[in-house]
Amino acid sequence: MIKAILFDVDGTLSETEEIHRKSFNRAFAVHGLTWHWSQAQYRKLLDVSGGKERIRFYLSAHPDDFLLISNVDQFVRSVHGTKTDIYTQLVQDGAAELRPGIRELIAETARLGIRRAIATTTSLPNVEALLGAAYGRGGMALFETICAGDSVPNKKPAPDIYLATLEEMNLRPDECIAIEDSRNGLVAATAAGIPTVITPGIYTSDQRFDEAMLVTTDLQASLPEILDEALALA
Ligand code: XBP
Ligand code: MG
Repeated sequence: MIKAILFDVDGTLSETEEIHRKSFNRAFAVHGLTWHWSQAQYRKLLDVSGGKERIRFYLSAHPDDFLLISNVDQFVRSVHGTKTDIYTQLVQDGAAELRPGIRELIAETARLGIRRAIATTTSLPNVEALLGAAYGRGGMALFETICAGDSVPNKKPAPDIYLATLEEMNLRPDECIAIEDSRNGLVAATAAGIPTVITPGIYTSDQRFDEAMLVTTDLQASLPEILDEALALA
């Protein structure tokens, strides 16, 4: 039996990227920017992991705005901080719900004694808001380890966040399964040697997942297969 399941957050625990996109757009308005990320633009921008990195990438493609900003690092941190405040408030107010099958998978792993962790590019306050909204005060405690955002130097598709999670849990990659929604996440987990189940989301359904151990559009229906794999592996 495998010893742990490592969960991605955005697009996996919950379809949160539309809430992120709206939060980015509201933060731009708060900061007097004319920027507005459409769904089509955001689908492309999601290739860049990390909200701060995404803002910096977009800024670099808009040199006119770039010239107006005296301190780019401070600008990016300030806009992203506003965005995170907006996002966490929306999630605390109930904007996000767990994807079908996630609550059952977490409950089953607890019943079977399979350890759980989170390995995400998103900022830690976003994880706290989502798990608080979904489970109340005990939400964070459902996961033995939570590795998030800037805790590692290189974000997905680099393997850093998964390697840090394995180290914190003192586990080998073949003792785990990762649950992801995106190609960036699949590449990261695969580079760390972790077999990966993909449940594509609204922004990743057109991506390639050749390296995945399983791709399912219905995690709930695939629970028995995933748990059988979990019991058979390692
Ligand atoms: C998805 C990401 C994050 C979110 C935005 O993370 O790439 O950057 O889009 O969150 P994952 P931040 O799928 O690994 O959970 O603005 O806090 O980065
Ligand atoms: Mg994701």
